[in-house]
Amino acid sequence: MPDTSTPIESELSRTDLIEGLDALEQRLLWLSSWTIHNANHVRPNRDGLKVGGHQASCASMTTLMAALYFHVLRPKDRVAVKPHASPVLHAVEYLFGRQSQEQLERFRGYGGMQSYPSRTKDKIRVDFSTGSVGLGVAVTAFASLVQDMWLARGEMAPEDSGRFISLLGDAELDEGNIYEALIEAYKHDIRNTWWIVDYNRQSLDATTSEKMFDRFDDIFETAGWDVLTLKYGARQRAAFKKPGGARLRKWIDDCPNDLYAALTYQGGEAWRRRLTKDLKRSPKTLELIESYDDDTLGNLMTELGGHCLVTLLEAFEQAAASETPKLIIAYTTKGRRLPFQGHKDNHSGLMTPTQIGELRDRLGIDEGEEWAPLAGLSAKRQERARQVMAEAPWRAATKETRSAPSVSVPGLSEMPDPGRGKSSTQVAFGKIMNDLAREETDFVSRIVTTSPDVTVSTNLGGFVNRKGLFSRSASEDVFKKRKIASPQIWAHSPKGQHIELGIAENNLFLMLTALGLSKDLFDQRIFPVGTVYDPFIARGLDALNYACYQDARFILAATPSGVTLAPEGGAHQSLSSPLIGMGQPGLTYWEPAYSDEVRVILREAFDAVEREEGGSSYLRLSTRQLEQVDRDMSASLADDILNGAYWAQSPSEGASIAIAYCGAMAPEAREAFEQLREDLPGAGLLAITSPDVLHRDWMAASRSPWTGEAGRTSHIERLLSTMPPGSGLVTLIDGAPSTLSWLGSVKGQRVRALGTERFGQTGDLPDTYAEHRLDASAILDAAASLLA
Ligand SMILES: Cc1ncc(C[n+]2csc(CCOP(=O)(O)OP(=O)(O)O)c2C)c(N)n1
Ligand SMILES: [Mg+2]
Repeated sequence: MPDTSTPIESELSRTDLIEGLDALEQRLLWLSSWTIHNANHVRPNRDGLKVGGHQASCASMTTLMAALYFHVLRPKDRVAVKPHASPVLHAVEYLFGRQSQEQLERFRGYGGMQSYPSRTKDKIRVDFSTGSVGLGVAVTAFASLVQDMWLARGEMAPEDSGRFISLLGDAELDEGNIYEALIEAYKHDIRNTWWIVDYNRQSLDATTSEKMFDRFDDIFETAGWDVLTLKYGARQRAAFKKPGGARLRKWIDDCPNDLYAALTYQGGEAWRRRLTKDLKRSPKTLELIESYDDDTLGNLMTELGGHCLVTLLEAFEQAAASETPKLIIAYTTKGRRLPFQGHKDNHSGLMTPTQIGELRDRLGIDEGEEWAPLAGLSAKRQERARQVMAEAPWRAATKETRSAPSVSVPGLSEMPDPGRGKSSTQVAFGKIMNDLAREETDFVSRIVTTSPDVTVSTNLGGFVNRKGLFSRSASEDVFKKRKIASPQIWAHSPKGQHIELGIAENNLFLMLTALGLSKDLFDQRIFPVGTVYDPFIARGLDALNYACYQDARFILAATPSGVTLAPEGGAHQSLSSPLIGMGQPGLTYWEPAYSDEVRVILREAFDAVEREEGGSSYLRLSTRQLEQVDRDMSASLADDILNGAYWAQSPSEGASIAIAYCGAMAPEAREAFEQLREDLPGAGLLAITSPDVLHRDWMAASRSPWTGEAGRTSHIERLLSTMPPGSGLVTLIDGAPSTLSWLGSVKGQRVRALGTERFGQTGDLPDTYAEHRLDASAILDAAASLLA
């Protein structure tokens, strides 16, 4: 069991601890405000564009983050910080001495600290990138599941495990992916996850509706979470105990969000007027209100739970006492103590130079001392702040460089051979995975597969039969136990290597993100393999982008694809996925035609997961059975496959035409080619295994004169240079024709690009290919038009 039970220790008295945290909180408020101000108002602006930053979003989280980072968090904990609080996170690291002033000064500038926490670009430790709201929340649940895998395998000592914490904005809770993750988290019995909501009741556009906030408790509790609501700060709770206090509390409870926010903005006097009017029949409450001056009243009304260190520390202690996942709703004020606090338009609000000057004076900071870490604190508060930092476990949370030795990925000769019988790329993929599962190597033990309810139909079933599904508690396949015939064994165990997901593609990509970050998070490489139907990549596209943005490493096998799935339905035909594959940085798109190509590419994809400069791979596969080419896999053919293309039939010198095909269109290309060759014996047939690799290589070569790689020639230039400019190329793919139409620009050949531009009509292959002009006769027509 992970070590969550240790109480949060402190050598300091509670009062001193709180005094120190309060001082540090004040520093976070200032430094985050000043970092943003500096970028917008002090640093020279060369292009006239708004730099931006979110002072109000930072101010609502500083108390929360002070309590967490300066007291509660341990280095093994992993945190996703809401995007707009990035300046607070950097300020924390600055105070710990791990972030430089120079980086703060370059906030949102080239090479400076990023707008939103970024694993790959920021110089400080960032556990999870954030930016696209909702994703950073959900990924923490999946990461806790990955930690549970390592714990269950006995590869991680409980004392090395941590908690997975997301600090999120309240409006993030509108993102549907959070609930998809919640469902999945419940099914997988996840634990040690805290989602802490900065409930400032404001989104980007305006004040958020209070309607849902009674319901979140139900939703999360239904899913097995403990919900801690921190509505009132300690001072408010004390006031409620005074005569007339209960009525004040009721007034607050009944007050709609927008009115509360407006009064917060208007301040003490406005509070007094409104309360006096509404509570005129409650003399004791009026008396209580009268006992405060305007400033004290204004402060009291905004000292909500999320701004009260006493309340927060108690809540975190409670949260740490069990491993049950926690939703902590911390009521806050957006922009608290800033001139636009509570204003519905404050999301991107920036203090003016006058206003920041006033804040500086109010915090006792001398002009010119803006970057001094502990400026504005009395000597005693400085001392307390130092004491608190000295005992904060997080002070040891350095940006770790991982030490695990690299895992050796099998060479091509050791990769299982899917054979030469008639087969589809999907079947070849399944066979290789199945054969890998027979092996007991370190490499194979690190393969973890996952799929959103399409494990069986994407041919992962063989792997899962052998390696089992992961669950912290073992369970047998009831059908097997009862001797009911089934090719699938659906047995769970703590050693299982497959994580079965419900049908939610966002979850697939977030699971792949978490698995793909295992080496960074847990110092243990995983080779994640996810399968999905190709059209549904689009469903999880932002999560896929999110995975790539933070350099998570994985393999995605998407199948079936294109119109070639024919009778399986027009709705599922995928056209634009090749363009997604080409357009997504960090992901290499492959589309093999034959089993031996799948073998070469899958090996490369595993290798790319491990390689320092590697990345993730997307294999666009098909269910179409093709006769295999009778050939041995020479080293040069394997190289060409990995370089993106090879001549299946080389054109003769000066040839006037070639057909360039990709993936499952191989038979049509070959049929047309055989006919073409009768009249034009020099024609060529180009097999393309990765339009993406070809294109990237060509782009790199094109810019090489200016990037210090002068003389670089791309693979596709070499291949096409045997054909003269002006000769013809018919390109063919079961997908968007623009995937390959650019080939004409490489050497000045003329292109007729065949592909699919519509979708939706079911049919068998002959009808479907005829409909989309992908058949041999369409290819010959295109060739004829080029030759004419
Ligand atoms: C997926 C996505 N959609 C839209 C945005 C633009 N956006 C950034 S912050 C924000 C509102 C966030 O409000 P909340 O989560 O309550 O944060 P806070 O009030 O703390 O700033 C929006 C719509 C985004 N970053 N990501
Ligand atoms: Mg908000």
